[in-house]
Amino acid sequence: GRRMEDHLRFAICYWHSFAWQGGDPFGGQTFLRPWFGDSMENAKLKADAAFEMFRILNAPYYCFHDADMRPEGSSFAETTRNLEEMTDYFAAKMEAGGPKLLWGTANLFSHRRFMSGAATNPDPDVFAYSAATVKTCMDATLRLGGENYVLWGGREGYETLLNTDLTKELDHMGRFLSMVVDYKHKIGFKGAILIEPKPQEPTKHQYDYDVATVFGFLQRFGLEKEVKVNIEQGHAILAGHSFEHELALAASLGIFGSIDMNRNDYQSGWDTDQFPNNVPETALAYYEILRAGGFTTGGTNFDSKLRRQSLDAEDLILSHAGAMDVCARGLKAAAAMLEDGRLESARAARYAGWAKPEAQALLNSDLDSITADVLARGIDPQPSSGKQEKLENLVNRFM
Ligand code: 3MF
Ligand code: MG
Ligand code: MG
Repeated sequence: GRRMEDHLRFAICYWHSFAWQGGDPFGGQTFLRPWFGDSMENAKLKADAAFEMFRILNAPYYCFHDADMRPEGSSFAETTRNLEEMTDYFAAKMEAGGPKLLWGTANLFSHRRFMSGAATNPDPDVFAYSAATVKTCMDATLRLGGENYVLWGGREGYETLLNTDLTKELDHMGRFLSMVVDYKHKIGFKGAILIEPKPQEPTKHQYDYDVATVFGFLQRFGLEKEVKVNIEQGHAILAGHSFEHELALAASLGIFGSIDMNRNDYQSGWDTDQFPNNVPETALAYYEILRAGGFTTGGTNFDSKLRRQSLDAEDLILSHAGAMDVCARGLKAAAAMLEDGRLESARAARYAGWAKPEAQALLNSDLDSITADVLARGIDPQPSSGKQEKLENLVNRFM
């Protein structure tokens, strides 16, 4: 009964679109925008441009880091005041008909104080500063009606194990996350807390490596019912997975939340983060999302950026329009695949043997009894000779 666009829930990310200056690890700023430069005046100019673009694209959602939308102050108190003033500024624009906030997040990786991590920093003052920063950012997200709150462990990892106390750092990260969850309940934030896994970059090894690693971490701290994941296409590829693998695993573990959509391939690295441009790939991703019941609080955030040579700001609008088109076509293909039913019935047919009561009894048995049963029945399983349909060829017909 949901309309097609209810399954997409597009969000525009503030950081790549309005704060990123075109830098990469080999060269700095290439973009010139009138709002670059840390001041309240520029922060407001940037917000005016952003909300104008949201309006042109009729975007239903946006996402931000605190550091993208407020200037850094000369003290924590001043930075917090800047954040609050910009939160009011955003709130007024949202009331005037702007998009809703899919999620907010704190940038705990750009400032030099975070060079050795935030929650996992060896310096307890950085742990404290990070915790206080997340508190203020959760307050801002709540005030703006944010539907989720994201934590990407930007520099929660290590460069060399030789100087790293891995046990201590993981313990600190677990305590940090527990405090975030407690604070969510304290302030009555109804949205989901989402961890965004990434295996490396900027650190050599990031603790939130992939969905499986994050799930193990959540279980260890008893948070697997409290925290879900925001899965990014490029991060899945970087971890040696496919995007749909990460989506299917998260759904299976009951922690699927939201997606960061971009397009990275075997040449990925250093957040190339192209806008999605491959319909069959997005179709396979949305197929997993639809099978999982679609988004509940999450959505499709374009964590995508222009090429640094793309100096014309109009490209931002065209890129987002193109990306929305690619995702919409992928979603339509995914919906058609599901509706057609042949893939799901092929899947069910493979497991048909498990529907029998004796097969179910196996799962409640033990190795001795099973061995006795195998001997008694004299079973000698052989691969079935049934014709296998080439499922990938079938999938192509829906694109
Ligand atoms: C890095 C990312 C991040 C996260 C962001 C919010 C800068 O590769 O994907 O973008 O998406 O921090 O989670
Ligand atoms: Mg991301
Ligand atoms: Mg990324």
